[in-house]
Amino acid sequence: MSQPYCYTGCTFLKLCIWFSLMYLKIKCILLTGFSVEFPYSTCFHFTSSEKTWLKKKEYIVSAVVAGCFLISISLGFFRFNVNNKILHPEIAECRVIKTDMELEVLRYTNKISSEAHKEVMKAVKVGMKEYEMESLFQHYCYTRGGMRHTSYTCICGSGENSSVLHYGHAGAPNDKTIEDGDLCLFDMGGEYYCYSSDITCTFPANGKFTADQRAVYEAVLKASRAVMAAIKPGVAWPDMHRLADRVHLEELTRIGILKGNVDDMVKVHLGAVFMPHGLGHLLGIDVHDVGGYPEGVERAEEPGLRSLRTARRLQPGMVLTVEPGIYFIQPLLEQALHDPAQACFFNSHVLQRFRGFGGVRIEDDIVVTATGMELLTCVPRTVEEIEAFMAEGQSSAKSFGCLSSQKQ
Ligand SMILES: [Mn+2]
Repeated sequence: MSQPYCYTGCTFLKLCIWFSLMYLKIKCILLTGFSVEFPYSTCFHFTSSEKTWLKKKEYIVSAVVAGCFLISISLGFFRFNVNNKILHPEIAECRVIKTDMELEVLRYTNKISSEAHKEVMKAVKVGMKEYEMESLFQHYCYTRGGMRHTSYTCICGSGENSSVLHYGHAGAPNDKTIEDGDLCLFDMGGEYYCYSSDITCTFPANGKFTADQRAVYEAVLKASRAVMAAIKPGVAWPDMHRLADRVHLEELTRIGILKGNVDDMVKVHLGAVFMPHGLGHLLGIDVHDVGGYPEGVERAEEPGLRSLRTARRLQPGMVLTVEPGIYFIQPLLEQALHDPAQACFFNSHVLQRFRGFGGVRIEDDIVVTATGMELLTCVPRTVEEIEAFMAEGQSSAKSFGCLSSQKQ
């Protein structure tokens, strides 16, 4: 039988290959406990006498290497002292302050996710299921942005579900039918190469805010914009949370749900009854990114503030969410009404109108700059913008048109 090349000339090469395979085989035995038989003859055209010779050598080499390994273990050669802690703060800090290239990716995730939210706002109709909106969002992110994953499970709460902060999980999988008069609170963000976005839009399912929905929405928007105007390097994040709380309390008093002095309300932490979560969090490779509490930064004990995922002072290059919200959560309202220190501020008959209202959250992603901040999210935000945008979406009677518009 003819051979493809001369054995004598290739003996050295074959031995090199054999040594490499032996190395892999020993690695395999050490790691998995299983041996691998290499098909020497078929792959490398070893003759049967070469095979026998190699087999003998293989046993000898295996025995020598295994012996060396056991000896080195017993001598403590592999007992390296691994310190899992020493670099943790440095790595976390690298993640907190974004590079220009990271910011480019975060701008991209926000741009696509903002567009996806807008497609959902145009497509929503009374009678649809919440999960249809989740599906549309994901479809847009993937088909238009190449974003296969979302940063977290989509929260598509309508009606009273909009007051459930982490709605949408397996136990409550966005499966309610969207009804006329419902507010939709859709908290969804696409992810690109692990970089997150985290955006919440709240809007009326039928495209038109009621007077009460408008009042609560505008209270939250006012808090959001007050915080954005105050953001700059050096500002302490808990102070931004306090600022949002104060605006909420002032506006709830103006609406008539609360009565009395806002400073006194702040003293009894009334803001946390309506916004029981933190104002916002660091965002990046994880949606709730690391580095929120480095050494020397302590978590506050007060209601609301204790939910903050960071209490740091802002620095240029930090990326955060700004997500104030006002929710009418039955157990929290009951608790407040049973606490004389808080109950005295409520107008019960006005509050009654808001039972079952759900909630409003407005969530944007921002970068702290040298002088202030850059807003990454771009969706309709004022009541007028939302109503005009939704009317446009409904009048064009366009179904989810990502594929047709892609042809343009
Ligand atoms: Mn968030």
